[in-house]
Amino acid sequence: MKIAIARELSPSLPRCELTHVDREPIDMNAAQAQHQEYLAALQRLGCEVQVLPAEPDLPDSVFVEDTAIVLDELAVITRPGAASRRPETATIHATLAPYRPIETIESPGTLDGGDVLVIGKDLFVGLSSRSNAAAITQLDRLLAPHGYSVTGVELSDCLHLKSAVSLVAPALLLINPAWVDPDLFARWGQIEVDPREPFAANAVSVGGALIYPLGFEGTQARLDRAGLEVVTVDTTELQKAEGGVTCCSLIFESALSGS
Ligand code: CIR
Repeated sequence: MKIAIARELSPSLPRCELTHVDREPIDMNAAQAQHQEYLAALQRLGCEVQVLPAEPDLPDSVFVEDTAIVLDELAVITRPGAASRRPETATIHATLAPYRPIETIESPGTLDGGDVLVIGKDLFVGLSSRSNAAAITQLDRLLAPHGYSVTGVELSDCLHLKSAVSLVAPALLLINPAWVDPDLFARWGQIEVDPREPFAANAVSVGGALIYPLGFEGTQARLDRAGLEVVTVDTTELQKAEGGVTCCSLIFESALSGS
């Protein structure tokens, strides 16, 4: 079965980290409703959704993707690049332990899960303001025995690698070529975002469909033309916290049910 780990929004979300966007007031009621809509979409697409309780003192804790990389063989607990986010990992470690052997990224490594794009046995890691070369070295050491290759990727103008490129089908990427070099991914098919929609490259592929943010009509038309099934969710309030759709869940297969 497919498990999706998520976490309730923190009431302190308005104090979230921001890097590339200006702070705007977040309507917490609307943000809650949007998050519920996202969780419902995960459920409709076949996930057993396990929602952790809110962490009142950890503003960005809804963005669980940044705290772990879950592969078939093991899970790696990250060491988030923003110091304010490091305490988020303790509960994720405990939550994932029944499902996978656990490894951890250690200082001086810093890594946000949003920087890790997994395509089969190839991992690409954004060298962002959050993730560094020391973490890539550690990931390589942990994952090479399981047959993975780990490659660092330069980025421009965005928070995480998966703001610039995400997997929309087993060998097909959605990419903003202004933020990451598409030649690095020449082995896979690519759909480019509509150039008027630079923030449109982040999609969650689950259950044969895509969870995709409402409002990127130009790019969505390209996804439709490629024959992809798209389920849109309104994430405008979460976008004010610089969150995309991948960042609110950790999705993986397991024979164990969480319930
Ligand atoms: C942060 O800056 O860490 C949060 N405000 C947003 C994190 C979004 N994470 C993601 O896209 N993987």
